[in-house]
Amino acid sequence: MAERPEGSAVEGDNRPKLSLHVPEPKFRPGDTVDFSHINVPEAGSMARPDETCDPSEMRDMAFGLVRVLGEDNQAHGAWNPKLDPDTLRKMLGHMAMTRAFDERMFRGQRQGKTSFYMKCTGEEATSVSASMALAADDMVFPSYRQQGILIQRGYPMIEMINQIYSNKGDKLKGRQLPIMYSSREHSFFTISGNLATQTPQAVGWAMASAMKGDSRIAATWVGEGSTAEGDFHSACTFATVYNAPVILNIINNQWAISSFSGFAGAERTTFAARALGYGLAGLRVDGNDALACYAAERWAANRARANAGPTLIEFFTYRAEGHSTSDDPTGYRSAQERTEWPLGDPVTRLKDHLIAIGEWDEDRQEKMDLEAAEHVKKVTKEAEANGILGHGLHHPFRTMFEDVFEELPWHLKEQSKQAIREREIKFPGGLDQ
Ligand SMILES: Cc1ncc(C[n+]2csc(CCOP(=O)(O)OP(=O)(O)O)c2C)c(N)n1
Ligand SMILES: [Mg+2]
Repeated sequence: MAERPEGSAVEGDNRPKLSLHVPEPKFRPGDTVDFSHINVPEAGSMARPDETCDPSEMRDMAFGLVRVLGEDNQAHGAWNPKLDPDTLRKMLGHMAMTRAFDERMFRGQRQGKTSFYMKCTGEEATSVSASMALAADDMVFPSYRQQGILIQRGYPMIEMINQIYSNKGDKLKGRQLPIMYSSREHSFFTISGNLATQTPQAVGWAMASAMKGDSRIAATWVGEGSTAEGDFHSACTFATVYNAPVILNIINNQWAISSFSGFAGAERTTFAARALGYGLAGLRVDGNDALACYAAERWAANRARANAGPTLIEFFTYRAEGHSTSDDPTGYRSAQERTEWPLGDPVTRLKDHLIAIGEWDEDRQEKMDLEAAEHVKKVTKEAEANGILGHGLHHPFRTMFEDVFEELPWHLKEQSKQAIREREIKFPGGLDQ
């Protein structure tokens, strides 16, 4: 043992050995799941503070759960957004369409039409309802599980499928991983596979919007696992320092591929509580309650628009299916989690609410689901005419080097020549493919 400097206060021999805590999820495959430790407050029990209030008045909200839809399928409390039945049916329709889209694209991947897909099953409200609460030209910086935003904003579905198939109709020319959409016309920022990069970008965009004296706000979506990235914390700092007109949505679906939320800090506190350290307004919301999702996002949007500051929202939800088509969750979590999950299914809960208020019935729901599935099927067929994975109908190989630089730099010219030479050897005469 190295000698201690003289006068050292602690002698050392009796000191306990240090150890680390390595988080472990409560349930693994085959385990019986018991979610009784999850506190589910009564719908309508949470107060709704003024949209311009000081974040310090909201401390408790970071640990509670904003809920509107009760066990009785009625809307309760101050957060009830009081939407008219037509709007509620529209919301349900977008959620049903998102689910139908996911089903068919997942199947398409299994049939070899694309290399990759990611579903958002169980999380539809966190994108559809939140998006409905924003203005159509507010700028969104989503992650890869917010296809519901594009569906809600009326982005042509064929463009989504062309991108997923990387075919000749793909506006992104096969340069992005399937599902990493981009649409300037729909104020939908290009999705990046590098987790959390969208968060400082959203804050920066919001700051620019304010500097220009514009009225559009920004909103970003990030997974709970990704909040462990440094980018997220820089985003929070900039947002709070400059009072940026931005909404930071954290989708806590409790899993980051096979890593449970504990690795991002969930054993210690809530994700909404991150807001407190930054002096941000923070809300924790039942992410499977479409009305609560809408109400919280609208509250934050009104706050940002009134120059009253940014908001961090944690949507507490559950990733009902695998992370992506490349994942098999049966290897790391108990199958019972999905069935035991106490916040239910967002589509079913909204449907049951509409039925409870006498504005819907099971027959109409069945018809809606069927029509959604038929619509997706029809558009899929149209997109398939532009090509599917590996059938040669993608953008020509040579275009890979185009569009980035106005003038191609010398080293890329060399790389391009070499790539084309190799391609000619491998596929004689196939240069335009
Ligand atoms: C910077 C970075 N690190 C790691 C990955 C690999 N990766 C892709 S998705 C993912 C899990 C993200 O989980 P979460 O943020 O909770 O979002 P969710 O998939 O649950 O929606 C990981 C680790 C990545 N794409 N980028
Ligand atoms: Mg997650």
